[in-house]
Amino acid sequence: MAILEILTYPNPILKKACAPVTDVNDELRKFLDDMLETMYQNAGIGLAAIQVGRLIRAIVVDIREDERGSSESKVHKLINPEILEKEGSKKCEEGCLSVPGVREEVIRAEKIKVRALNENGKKVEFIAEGLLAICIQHEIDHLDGILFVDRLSKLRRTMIKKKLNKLT
Ligand code: GNR
Ligand code: NI
Repeated sequence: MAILEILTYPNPILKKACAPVTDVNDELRKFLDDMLETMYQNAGIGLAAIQVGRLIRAIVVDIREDERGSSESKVHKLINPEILEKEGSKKCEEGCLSVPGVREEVIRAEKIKVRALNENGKKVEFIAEGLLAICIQHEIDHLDGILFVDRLSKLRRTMIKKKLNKLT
């Protein structure tokens, strides 16, 4: 296991689109475990491969707590994830390990139907709601080179990018 380095804004790699995974093998499974360890180490609830510099369509998610406060831990390792259906919309305060220090409200679908491959290369489909749905949408955005700050109003986005650029 290894802790990986997380790329942060304004690293241009974070804007790139990621390529589909073509082979689910031991090397990928080990990488997904390293991603999970890196996510836990940084107290995150999700992580996309691109955030540690690998431009492939793979994400890990563990929201650990649902809205009712139950602390059941469910790890999702999703390869080539796709959103098949979206329903409703919901505003939720988001943060991102690649944009440290910023928390902003983003509007996303409330309920989604997801298709992906699991770590054994088997096709899975499931419905996600609540924080899990928000997090999966956030992670899939990363795979398309999109950060949550890109989903804010133009005014808000400009303000935040100014603030971040001052720090760098
Ligand atoms: O740790 C994270 N928390 C979070 C909170 C609300 C919405 C999305 C997220 S994902 C984020 C980790 C991260 O940057 N994943 O890409
Ligand atoms: Ni993020």
